[in-house]
Amino acid sequence: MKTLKYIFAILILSVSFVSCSDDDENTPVEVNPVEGLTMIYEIPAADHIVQIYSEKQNLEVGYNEISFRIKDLASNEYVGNAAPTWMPMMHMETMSHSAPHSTLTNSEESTVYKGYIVFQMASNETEYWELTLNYNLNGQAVEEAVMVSVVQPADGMKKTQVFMGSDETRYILAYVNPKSPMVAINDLQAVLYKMETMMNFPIVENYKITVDPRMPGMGNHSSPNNVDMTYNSTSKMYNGKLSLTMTGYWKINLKLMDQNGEVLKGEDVTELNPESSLYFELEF
Ligand SMILES: [Cu+2]
Repeated sequence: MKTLKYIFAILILSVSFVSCSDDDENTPVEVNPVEGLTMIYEIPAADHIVQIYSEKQNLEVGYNEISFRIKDLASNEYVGNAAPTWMPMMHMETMSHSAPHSTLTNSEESTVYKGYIVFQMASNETEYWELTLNYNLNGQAVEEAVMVSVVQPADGMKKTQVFMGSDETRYILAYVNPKSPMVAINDLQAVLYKMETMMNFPIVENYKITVDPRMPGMGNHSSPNNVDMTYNSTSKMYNGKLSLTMTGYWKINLKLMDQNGEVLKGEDVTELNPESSLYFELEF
């Protein structure tokens, strides 16, 4: 019996080896590295072009995944060794400030630099966002900046909270997932930052965010099997579970607690208190 299992294992191994080399040699897959993304900005420069992509049609208040590519016009190739950094800045009437943002990585696709920015507010006629990119091109350090428009989310749902905690610290909490909520137990994900200065937004680690989804239109009923969000050091985000038992409008009531269990923002939902002051909204 043991020998049989052993032979079977070898068989499976060799089959997978065969199919592997088959893939490599005979079916080179042409993948569009920006498939499904919208090019929202193009910055023309003398000898290259920068293309900025988003999953959405616009940059929105909240969490935005952003990708960009640099096309060298001399070689007509997208550049994979640009080592870029970026800095979002909002120029308001009386002051300027940045926004929480990740570093950029091209680990998935060598010519696509990817990261995310959490815009705290929308731009308007007199106050605008500017995105500055710094990178290397043919041995030169290059800086390009583009004015970007940031709008309120198209669905009108509140998914970003900027607030003062009971510890007198200003926080930014933004919804990340699920992007397409389902009648199911969804993987819930959010990012949490501290606003240290106008320019500095460190990630807040090891806090806890309780999750209590309710349907205000239906007697404020809840749902079973939600899991509070806790910090994941790999993704640097807060992960939990969001149980949605039907389609419609949901208010996800939240409570932010520090390492000592001290409540920094939000309240329990009770008979007398139908909602928390800290929440996300979604409708599907
Ligand atoms: Cu602003």
